[in-house]
Amino acid sequence: MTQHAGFAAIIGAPNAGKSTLTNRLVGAKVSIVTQKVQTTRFPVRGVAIEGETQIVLVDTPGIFQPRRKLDRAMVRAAWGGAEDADAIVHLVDSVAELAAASKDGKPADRRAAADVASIVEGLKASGRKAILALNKIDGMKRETLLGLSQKLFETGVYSEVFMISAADGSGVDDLKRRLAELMPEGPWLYPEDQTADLPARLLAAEITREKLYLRVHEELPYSAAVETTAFQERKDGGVRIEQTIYVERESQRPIILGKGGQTLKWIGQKAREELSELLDRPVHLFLHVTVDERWADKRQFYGDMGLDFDS
Ligand SMILES: Nc1nc2c(ncn2[C@@H]2O[C@H](COP(=O)(O)OP(=O)(O)OP(=O)(O)O)[C@@H](O)[C@H]2O)c(=O)[nH]1
Ligand SMILES: [Mg+2]
Repeated sequence: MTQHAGFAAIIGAPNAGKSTLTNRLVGAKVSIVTQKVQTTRFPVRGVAIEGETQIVLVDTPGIFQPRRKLDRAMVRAAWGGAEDADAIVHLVDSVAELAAASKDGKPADRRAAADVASIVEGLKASGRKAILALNKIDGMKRETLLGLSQKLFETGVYSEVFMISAADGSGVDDLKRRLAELMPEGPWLYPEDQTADLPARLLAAEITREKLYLRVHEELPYSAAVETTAFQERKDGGVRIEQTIYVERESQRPIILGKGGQTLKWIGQKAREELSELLDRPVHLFLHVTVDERWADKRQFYGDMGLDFDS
């Protein structure tokens, strides 16, 4: 049989479940997931296989109203990922979308709905049709979604609609088969055993950032970054990784350290466990916390993530 291969970009508002869906389609963890909005900061690729077809998924940062420089770079990278793709999936958080339309919608829901509306406008302007995927339907009856599905479909920017749960996997196999049909003929783009293409240093920094967010998401609004400063193979087969956690204010340091350093210890332990598993060898992880109120304005930081500093 002839091989097919191409790119499918997953776009959507922050927190829609894009990274969860990417991991689900790939069948392995390639992108970090937290309950916080704006977790993904740069396009992350994951490779899924369906029969003779390789689908390179591009998980993108959430598309939202940017305020800071980093925000602008993230949103630009998200649209960039979509432009180059053979298929675009617009993933929508159905729970937030339905709540926003009801009288007890929270500000976060209304913000999410406004982001969805602006993505529809963006798709209109691009002239490209996307696949609409209504996510988070677990615990929901499909009938509840018919109105929403119709309202969005009538905008004219979608070719078709899927109702899925990235969390429990329902509907995801159908979506995957459809994406495979849309991939052009051509040789595979990655070796068949490769699922991710993040450099190990960056992957290691992402894993630590995930644990950090999971632990201190209430106290730490968007203002932390993690950089891998050393990554050394050891003679005994293990790897020694040193990382710096950047925060913007002195008051954030004790939050990350926790009482007697317990919080930082937890973050380090969880990150080390996951990294050992992913890298398939013992990991020795050393974390440092640095206060730098301008970390988000450093050119090098953007380059490391493949983001455009001059956005
Ligand atoms: N109930 C439910 N929760 C989901 C589903 N998919 C994702 N979530 C949750 O939604 C939250 C956000 O998921 P992510 O995958 O990080 O979302 P994202 O779109 O990548 O977010 P950003 O990277 O911040 O733009 C997490 O708490 C997920 O566990 C789903 O199908 N059902
Ligand atoms: Mg994400």
